[in-house]
Amino acid sequence: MSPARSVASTLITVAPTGAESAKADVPALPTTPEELVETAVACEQAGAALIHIHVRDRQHEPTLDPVLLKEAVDGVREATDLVVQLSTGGAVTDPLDKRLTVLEADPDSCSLTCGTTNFGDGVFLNPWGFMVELYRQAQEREVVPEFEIFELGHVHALRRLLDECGLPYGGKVHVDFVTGVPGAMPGTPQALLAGVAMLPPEVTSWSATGIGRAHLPIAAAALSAGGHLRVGMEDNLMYAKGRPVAHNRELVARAAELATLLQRSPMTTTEAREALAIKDRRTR
Ligand code: KMH
Ligand code: ZN
Repeated sequence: MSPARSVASTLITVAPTGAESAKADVPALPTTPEELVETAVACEQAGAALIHIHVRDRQHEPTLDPVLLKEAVDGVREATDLVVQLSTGGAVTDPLDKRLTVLEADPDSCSLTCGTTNFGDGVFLNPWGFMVELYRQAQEREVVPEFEIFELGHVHALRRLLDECGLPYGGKVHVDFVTGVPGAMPGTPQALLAGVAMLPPEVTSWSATGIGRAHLPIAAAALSAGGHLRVGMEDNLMYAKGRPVAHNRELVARAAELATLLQRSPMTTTEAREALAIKDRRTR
């Protein structure tokens, strides 16, 4: 897929919570079911079409509890038209077998990280057998994976996955570059473009996010190169130097403004569902 390929609109993904920040340190982080749904509604209005969800328990800690996952999926699905994506990465401390149970909550989409990576002081484990098992589950359950790339080698692992397991449900291949994680691929346009240049031809769309300070430069680089955007407090807690993010909506609104300025206006949820070939599970 050529980086210069012309793309008319922009898929904006919001990743509002993540598993790394503590509610006590970041009170604006949406961690309760009510906060998650309120965030989803506000971000949809601001221009997001997809939400990448990490669930927290009643103590605001990351959890893969199947009841709470299902509650989150159902809550967002009832209140919005967003494509509902569940994280299968969880927290670095989550065991692989637990992460393989995430699809039981029946999301529209799931993250699928294409290999193990350094993750700050930890290691984010994604061995080959886990990737294959998760991918096969997604195919069987008709859930559309988003292939997460933290390292350039992950692009090559995606090639291997497509060769061994075929295309995802719906036939679209959507990739997300997560750049700037300490110890992994840097959040620079050069690294991003190196990854884009290596993408297999089966890839139909890609987005990118930069952690922390890389957030804006990577957004600008992605838009310029025909990519889509992921923003949100999972990746970035500062709106500007000295000014914390007050609500995820702000990051989505700024991404929508940037995309519109570059004549790549935000995709509607209907357009996003079509672009990603999402199975219709809507309840409203
Ligand atoms: N929280 C990270 C360890 C994903 O959502 O799939 C993994 C992560 C990736 O956020
Ligand atoms: Zn995540």
